[in-house]
Amino acid sequence: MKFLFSKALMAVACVGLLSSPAFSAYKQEYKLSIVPGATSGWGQTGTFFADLVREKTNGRINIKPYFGAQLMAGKQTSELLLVRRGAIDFALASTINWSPQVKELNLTALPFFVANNPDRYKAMDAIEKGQSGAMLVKAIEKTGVKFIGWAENGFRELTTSKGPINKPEDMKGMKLRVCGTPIFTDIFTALGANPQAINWSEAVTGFQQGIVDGQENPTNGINLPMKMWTWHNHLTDWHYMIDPLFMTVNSKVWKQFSPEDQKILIECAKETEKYSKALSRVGFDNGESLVYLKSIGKVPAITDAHLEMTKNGMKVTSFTPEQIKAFYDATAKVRENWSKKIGQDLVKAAEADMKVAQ
Ligand code: X2X
Repeated sequence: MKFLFSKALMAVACVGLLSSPAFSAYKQEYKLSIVPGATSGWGQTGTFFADLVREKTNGRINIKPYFGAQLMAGKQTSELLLVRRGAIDFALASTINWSPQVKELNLTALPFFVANNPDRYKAMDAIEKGQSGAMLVKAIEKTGVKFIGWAENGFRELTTSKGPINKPEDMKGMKLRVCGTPIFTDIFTALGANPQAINWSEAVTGFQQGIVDGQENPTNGINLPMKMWTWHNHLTDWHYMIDPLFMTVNSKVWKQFSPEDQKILIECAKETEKYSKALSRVGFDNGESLVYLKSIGKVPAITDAHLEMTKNGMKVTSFTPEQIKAFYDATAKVRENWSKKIGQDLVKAAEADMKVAQ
């Protein structure tokens, strides 16, 4: 009887082995963390990636986006920790939210650094493709997570209920919502404003209640979908820093994927980068983002954000080179101090990468 029973067990085990492919350890659902909501450019990028991966792997890899920083209970700067621990499988992360732990990621938050080039988008791409980008990837992977590709939240512009802002003095005493990342507090303090660290999950309540006079976020990615004109009637289009996004995977999860699926994931991340950058840049670049979005049949309802904002009563202020210079000079100490923290080698490598691309 005992013999018969163990034979039966063996048979079941064999059938199991034969029928299950080598990558049988796949989860039914992989959690993808995203800080803002589904309608933001960032949110749409996460959905694009998840859909593409499902399609290209014939459903073997099922990624579900969790929006609104819900996997971190709103605390956006905890994301890296949770990806490392495996509570989050995938994160479409922002440099801003990981830079408190990975100091190198403050690079693109240096004030008036990336946009201080003739073509700010080329400058950003040059960092990602260049030596400085490789250094950033290394710094991210040093934390024990797998990096699979870049994406983009966008250049961050200021929206305020007071204004217009034409010179640093116009920002004096202004209460501005920033995320809880130290370089932001330093930049806005240097400009004479009064920065308030508030998680994005609570920021909108802050706008509604008028706790702050303004905030900064990318126009296509956040300011437009959030209808920021509901609370703020001034947009200062100053491109003072850029927020690149990147797709990361928990390292144990990554190792469980078959080599073919790893390859597919990287290819999907490449496609996602193109889509994400086009969403972030459409209406602000030389027209190539719109051409690309048309080619994949994904043109957003609004492709001229400034026109839409103006229609909704917002006043858009763009700076002359002289005005930019005043802001550049006012933040010189911040660039100097933070370049040391980030690492002069990395800052120099980024400068060289950006220069070559212009
Ligand atoms: O908190 C923000 O401002 C946001 C949504 O842009 C980030 O997560 C960096």
